[in-house]
Amino acid sequence: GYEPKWWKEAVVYQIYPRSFKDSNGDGIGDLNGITEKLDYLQKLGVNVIWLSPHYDSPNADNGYDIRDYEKVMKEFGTMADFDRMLAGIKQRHMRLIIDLVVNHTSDEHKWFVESAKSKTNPYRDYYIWRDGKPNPSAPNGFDPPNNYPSFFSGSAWQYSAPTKQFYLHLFAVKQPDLNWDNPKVRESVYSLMRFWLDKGVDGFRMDVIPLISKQPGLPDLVPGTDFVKLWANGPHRDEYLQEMNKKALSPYDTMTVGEAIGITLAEEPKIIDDNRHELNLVFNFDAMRISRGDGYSARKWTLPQFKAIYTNHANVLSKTSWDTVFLSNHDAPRLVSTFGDDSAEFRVPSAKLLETMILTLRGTPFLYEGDELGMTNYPFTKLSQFDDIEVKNAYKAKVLTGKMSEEQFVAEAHQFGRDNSRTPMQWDATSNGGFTTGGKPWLAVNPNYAQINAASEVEDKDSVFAYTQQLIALHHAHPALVYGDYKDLDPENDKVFAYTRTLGDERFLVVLNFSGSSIEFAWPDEVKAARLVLDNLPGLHGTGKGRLSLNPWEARIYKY
Ligand code: ISL
Ligand code: CA
Repeated sequence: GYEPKWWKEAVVYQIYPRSFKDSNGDGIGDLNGITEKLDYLQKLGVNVIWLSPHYDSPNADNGYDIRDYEKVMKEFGTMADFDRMLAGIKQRHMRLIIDLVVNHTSDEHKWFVESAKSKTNPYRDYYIWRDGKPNPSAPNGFDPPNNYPSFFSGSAWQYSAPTKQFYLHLFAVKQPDLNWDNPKVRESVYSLMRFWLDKGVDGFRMDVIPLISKQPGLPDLVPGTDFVKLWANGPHRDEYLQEMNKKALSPYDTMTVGEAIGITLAEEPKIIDDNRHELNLVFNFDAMRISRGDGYSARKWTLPQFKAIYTNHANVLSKTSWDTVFLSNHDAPRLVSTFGDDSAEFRVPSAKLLETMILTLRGTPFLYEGDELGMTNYPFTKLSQFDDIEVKNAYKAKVLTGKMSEEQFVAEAHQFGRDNSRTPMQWDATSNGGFTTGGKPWLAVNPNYAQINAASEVEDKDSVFAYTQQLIALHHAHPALVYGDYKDLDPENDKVFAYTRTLGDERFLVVLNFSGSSIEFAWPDEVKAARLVLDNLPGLHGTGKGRLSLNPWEARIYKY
């Protein structure tokens, strides 16, 4: 069996603080806002909170560009507010993991400010500096040192006048990459980790952590290489993670989850196998990204392909590694708009179906704020409605260069842009969805807040919230839903996802109709005596002889 661990049994809820709850009317969510809503989270039943970055930052990328790791972002409050929030979390027997963004810092971090000053500055080697290639017709007389692209469009190199060299930034210009090959950088990171662990945080979600070890010599990318894979597999990645585990994490009882961009499923055990002493968990994006092609383009996918991902996970991850289950976060569009059907007719049942899946598959489930209400994508119609640096830079690179029409770009960003999930939480039917008492939230609230909001859902026993609450309680109550084996009963079925979770003589059967039409599903023989535990469309079901009649987007959980 599996070694029991609290982080295997947890139900995690991600908070994007900027969008969660504004307590002082400046239009920006804050830590006191989170503290106000801890009772709400406790009522929902989640028991671990992942907090997106709360540190001092100039917000080029909403806090993923950190200026001071040991200070709270002033818009979010003070260290005293943080301590109060953490105490409130502990009081309610919940835990907190915070975002560790250490592949890069802000260019306003004191390390970088020093580093940029001169080639002999003691902090010079905290970052990655290289000479450019002389080119008299280039803007500064130099081309970038190599052909690396940035995730946020353009070159990954920025020229810096004082020393006439370039620095590497795999993300925005204001996010210079740290040089992890410098032992002083690593010690500085371990020290800031201890700072927060000593305060009592329970672990970290680690931003783009596989990118910390760079390719020796930084040679040009060969055209056609999958650069994310290459960057994620630097030669010292595991050595540095093992060192971090030993020096920073091992004295504490932590949960660590790495954002494993560029890591294939087959390679995951290198990072998460218990015997490797690196991280506990990683996010694998195969399922979440199945509907997406390059940039913001869509990709066709089928249910059998989607189901195969989970079967592969069950096969590859051994007894000594543990999975995560999620389909949404602050970088992805809304859950129900992407994997369900957010039309008036099917929004509620399909949102409930997706929550059913996330809370009954094998692995630690991660919910993103607002999923429990069935919040949807924002009806974007023009560029000026977006705030995200990724969208703005992609617009410059694609539309301003004539590669794509503005209309098509906005349509694609509407479907996949990160701001879809960053619109403020919809707390009630008052103006701005009750997110702020001030006039203007930093990003517009989805106009559907009058219909979709927490206040009405908490009161309504048929709401997505109430259903999610029941599912979370079920997940906590039954070890089979945590540790049970997983089996897909009908991998080829292109409308129904049906699987069992089995531990000893406890067995659950989950049947999900991933379609907008009614269908019949043949009972597996042994299930005849099963008891219906939860149904997202109660009272509507027909159970014929050896067949289940499923309504559109119906989800059922049986126990036998
Ligand atoms: O979101 C993406 C595409 O829409 C990804 O490319 C994303 O940038 C990538 O998964 C890394 O994400 C993380 O690091 C970024 C930050 O902007 C994201 O919010 C964060 O989750 C840089 O710190
Ligand atoms: Ca505020």
